[in-house]
Amino acid sequence: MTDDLPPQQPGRVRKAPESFLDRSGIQAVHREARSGRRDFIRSAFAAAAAGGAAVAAPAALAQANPVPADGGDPNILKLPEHSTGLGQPVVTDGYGMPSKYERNVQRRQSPGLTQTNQASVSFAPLQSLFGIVTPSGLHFERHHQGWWDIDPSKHRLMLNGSDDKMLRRPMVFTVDELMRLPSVSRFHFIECGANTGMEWGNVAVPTCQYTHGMISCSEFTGVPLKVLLDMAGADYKRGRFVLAEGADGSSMTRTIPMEQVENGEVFVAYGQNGEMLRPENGYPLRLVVPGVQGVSWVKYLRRIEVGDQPYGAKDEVLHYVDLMPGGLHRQYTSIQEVKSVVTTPSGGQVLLDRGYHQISGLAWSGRGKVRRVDVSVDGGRNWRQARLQGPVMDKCLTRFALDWVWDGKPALVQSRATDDTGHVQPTYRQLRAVRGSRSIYHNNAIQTWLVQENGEVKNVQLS
Ligand SMILES: Nc1nc2c(c(=O)[nH]1)N[C@H]1C(S)=C(S)[C@@H](COP(=O)(O)O)O[C@H]1N2
Ligand SMILES: [Mo]
Repeated sequence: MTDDLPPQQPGRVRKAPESFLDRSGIQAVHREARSGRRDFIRSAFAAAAAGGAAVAAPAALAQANPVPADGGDPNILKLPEHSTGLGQPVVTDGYGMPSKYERNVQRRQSPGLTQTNQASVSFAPLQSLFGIVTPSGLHFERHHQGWWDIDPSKHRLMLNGSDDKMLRRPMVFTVDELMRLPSVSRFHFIECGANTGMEWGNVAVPTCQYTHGMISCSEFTGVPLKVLLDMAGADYKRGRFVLAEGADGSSMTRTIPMEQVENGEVFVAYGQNGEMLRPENGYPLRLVVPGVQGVSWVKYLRRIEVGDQPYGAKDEVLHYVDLMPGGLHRQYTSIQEVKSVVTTPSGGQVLLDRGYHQISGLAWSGRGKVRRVDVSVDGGRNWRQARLQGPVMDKCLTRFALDWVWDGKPALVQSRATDDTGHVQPTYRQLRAVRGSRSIYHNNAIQTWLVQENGEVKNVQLS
């Protein structure tokens, strides 16, 4: 297709209905759900679809208000009010909002995934986003004990050592003081280690919002932790680890190896996409640990301790461990390995036309840059190399695309990313051979979307 003329009429795609599952719909699903957890989530979605809980907003579904075949389009011939009247004044909103026609693009909670809404997760609507940056209001959320809007004038960051000699000058910073220090701004993805975790055993959720939406990507701004530790006189010989601690009730504490601090990568962020962090994402301070699972990106950051060994905190020994096939648990597997997902076409969408469709998706690696992405439309028998849309940045989302002409026959759409260390994203068969199928964390398997003859796209797994 790449060598041919550009398409005259690209095929239409109907959006995934889950984009339109409203709060009451989710609650209805929640009420209906009963049995075991994985099944429970699957049946919850089925119930949502069957029971009419999937509220289809007519405005959004009628996205392709078609041009009449016989000519005389009233949208051209009749001048609309906005072409003849006076528009709204400046500063109608001191802080602007998306168009009302886009209000169904929302982060969503998975029906029945968690017992309480404070220790829960919301997923970013990947199927509705372009490029690589996640709008801050759509950033996924993971809170262990609810979120807070903390008064920055009262927030402090303390640096201390595990003993008197680890840090020569224990220090306390205000947010203002931190913001006057030399800063960096960098684009990075943050992915929860549990992203795609519901899919370990089998297909569980219908759309890419729920299979892969615990990832987001922002431009973060802040001060390298190395700058602060240098000021405080850290002993880098003995102090080979730091402990990061959050100020919320979850007592979130995580060990970070000093190498990641010394190379300048880890920073204390106050900025996100050009403005201050959002409260849901850790305002006023959060740790940015590029390439590492989200749990180490401690929000509401209030303390950094320098020590000589890993801390074995609760979120390192009880949670965030990988259950291996032999029954052993693997600890401290922090890096988010190379991974990708096709966001169009993806589960829940409907291809309304044969012919040209752009396959588009996101790829990333916690080890560096994405080197290439291959796309298959026949379940992995044949692969074509996708275009990488620049910029391609370190430990950052990369957008890929491929031209495709859909012949109306069933297609199994997959993407397979390779990073610049040579790691290749595994198939489920390859991943399960090493990891088994009862794990929660670090599922980076190749995702398969089945495009059926009727155009409906479904989440499937190939054995
Ligand atoms: N203080 C604090 N930090 C936290 C958490 C938390 O609950 N409290 N959740 C962690 C987890 S598990 C993840 S995946 C990320 C989620 O970040 P986000 O809510 O900005 O998407 O924050 C991490 N940092
Ligand atoms: Mo997480």
